[in-house]
Amino acid sequence: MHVLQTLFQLAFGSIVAARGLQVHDSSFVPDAVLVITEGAPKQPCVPAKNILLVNGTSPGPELRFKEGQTIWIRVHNDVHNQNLTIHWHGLTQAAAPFSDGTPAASQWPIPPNHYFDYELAVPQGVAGTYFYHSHVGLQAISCTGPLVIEDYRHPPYRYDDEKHIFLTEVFPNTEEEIEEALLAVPMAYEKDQSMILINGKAGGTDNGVLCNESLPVINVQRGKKYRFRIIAGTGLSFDIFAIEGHDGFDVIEADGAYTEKLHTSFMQVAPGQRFSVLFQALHNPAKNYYYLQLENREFGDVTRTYAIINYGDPAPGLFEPTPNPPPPKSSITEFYPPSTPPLVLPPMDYHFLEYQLRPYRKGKHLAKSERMPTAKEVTRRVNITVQLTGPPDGEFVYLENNYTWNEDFPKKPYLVTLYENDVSQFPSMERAIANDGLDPVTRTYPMQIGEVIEVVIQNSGSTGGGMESHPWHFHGAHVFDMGAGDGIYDCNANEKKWAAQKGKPVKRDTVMLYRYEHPQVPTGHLAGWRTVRLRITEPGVWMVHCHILPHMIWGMQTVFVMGSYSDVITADRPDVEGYLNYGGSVMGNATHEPEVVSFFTAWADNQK
Ligand SMILES: *[C@@H]1O[C@H](CO)[C@@H](O)[C@H](O)[C@H]1NC(C)=O
Ligand SMILES: *[C@@H]1O[C@H](CO)[C@@H](O)[C@H](O)[C@H]1NC(C)=O
Ligand SMILES: *[C@@H]1O[C@H](CO)[C@@H](O)[C@H](O)[C@H]1NC(C)=O
Ligand SMILES: *[C@@H]1O[C@H](CO)[C@@H](O)[C@H](O)[C@H]1NC(C)=O
Ligand SMILES: *[C@@H]1O[C@H](CO)[C@@H](O)[C@H](O)[C@H]1NC(C)=O
Ligand SMILES: *[C@@H]1O[C@H](CO)[C@@H](O)[C@H](O)[C@H]1NC(C)=O
Ligand SMILES: [Cu+2]
Repeated sequence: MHVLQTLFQLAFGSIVAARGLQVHDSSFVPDAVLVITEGAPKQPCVPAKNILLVNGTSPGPELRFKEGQTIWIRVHNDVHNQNLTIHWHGLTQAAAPFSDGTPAASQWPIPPNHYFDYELAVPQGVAGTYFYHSHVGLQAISCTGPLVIEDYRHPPYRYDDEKHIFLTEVFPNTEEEIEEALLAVPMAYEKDQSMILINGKAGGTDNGVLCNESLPVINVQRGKKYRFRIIAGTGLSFDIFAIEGHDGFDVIEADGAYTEKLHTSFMQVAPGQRFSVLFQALHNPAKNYYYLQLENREFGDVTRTYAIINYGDPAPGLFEPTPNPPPPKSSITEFYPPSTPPLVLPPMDYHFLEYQLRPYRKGKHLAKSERMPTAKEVTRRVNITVQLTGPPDGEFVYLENNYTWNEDFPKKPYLVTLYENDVSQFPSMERAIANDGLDPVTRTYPMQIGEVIEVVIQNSGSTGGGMESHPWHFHGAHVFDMGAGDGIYDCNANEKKWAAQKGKPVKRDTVMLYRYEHPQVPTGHLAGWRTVRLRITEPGVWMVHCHILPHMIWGMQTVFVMGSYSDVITADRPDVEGYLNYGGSVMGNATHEPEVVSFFTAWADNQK
């Protein structure tokens, strides 16, 4: 496809030129609009304080599109003193790398009182469950919402209706206060989430202390089958949940790809992961409602959250359709946390769904793109060893192969420099090969189209002797999840393990690097790995990072640059004015006419 694309471009000029120039001023009508503001709404279980909102709520509204389309979304930054970007978590964005929403990697952040038009490339085959969130600092705590890509025809599984289980967290402090404390020397943030919200609401207990607030409600009807779209829009907690009186769930989707059906009695989700599960509502429920009980694991105190699976009269909820006509307020039932937890949830499961999922197959055969590259096909292995330095008393910095990365490191976003024909910012393959895959100058991992790369992420003991678990999120094309284990990765042993399992590697975008049973290990000691394989097919600048927001702040982020310089710059380009300029966005806001900064003139000049 890449070769064809290049030929096409040689023959017809750039794709942008071919599809015609579009002026993104006030006359342009995007497919959807999101307006980000700051406000201090009442949130469950914490004092009201400034948070970012999407269209006035957190989480924001659902976005829903059909696969096989190109969609434009206009994002207004109406926050007066903060930059932001929006990332479309899980979408590969192969056709529009400039719209991936990563500050310093794919774009300048959107400055206050500006908007940016994002192009979402949603090819067929990506139907599934996603979410959107800001990628700046800790903004994703509240600046987030669900994104559903519907099947072009029918989903491969039958169900009557679908429901969201969208998880976010609330903290006692503002995002700025948390960030400042995380970066203080010595590190000064020892708190965890006060509550984990389900569809924006929650009540329950935090470290045993009751927060008696009205619970979120998921309305169901007896006998019906539901697709629950579980979205961990969280930034810290590993969450486990189950529903009393019901037989568990059948997993049918992981991170935007259908899987063969797999039964589980409980769900465990890490920040950034999504699953769809089928849920069978009872034919003859013994009560009007049942509790969904959710608890965090591993880090911090136990936060226990409840939601209601409601068989009674439908109650309102953030993602629940409003009954027509709406019932009188007095007749709406409010639900509160139970006096004792109805369930005993299991401890953190370091083997949850591991080596068990299988990619969904239409007929007998898997498409080639869905087939895991074999060990023989791998052309290069990249080891990434992660280590937290700083504890006990220093500045906390996460290193990947001895280098850290955060959004302040590049002076200009990599993709902007490439579109500006600034070759000096392009990572060197030679430097990378000499340094276990990492180019130390740009702090990126360059990869060439056609390579088949095995990436081994290896956990290691911090300078304080501690170790943590990390959900690694891959932007760009999804990766084949080759599994994980304690100790040090052994390729042959892992191949044998797969051969003896029912499961087959599935494509994921968020996979766990666990600490297993080692909260403490000697400094630098390797304990715990995760391996993924990638066929390098999509040119672009793709971030790879832990989805625990404090770990990102401490530098657990890096960038994979895929393709040669010419591959990257001939990949689809922005047709958004001002992309290359400060802010990368059209000057203007909801109340002021845009002042058009022509990107095309600048770009065309660069081609001469
Ligand atoms: C968000 O708010 C804007 C402005 O009010 C509105 O035009 C847009 O449709 C809303 N977006 C969604 C997804 O509801
Ligand atoms: C729009 O931008 C103008 C000029 O930068 C600013 O004065 C105004 O407050 C902004 N309006 C909103 C709603 O953000
Ligand atoms: C916004 O981003 C620009 C460009 O990266 C930076 O110079 C500026 O300081 C940022 N502003 C804020 C308020 O963070
Ligand atoms: C929680 O609040 C509800 C509504 O005010 C009340 O009915 C219930 O008794 C309270 N529960 C506890 C344990 O205080
Ligand atoms: C990666 O790590 C493994 C296990 O520690 C080691 O055997 C291998 O040589 C390393 N590979 C590279 C390319 O550094
Ligand atoms: C990181 O630095 C340490 C100490 O300088 C060295 O021993 C180690 O080999 C380096 N690790 C990598 C992956 O380069
Ligand atoms: Cu992490």
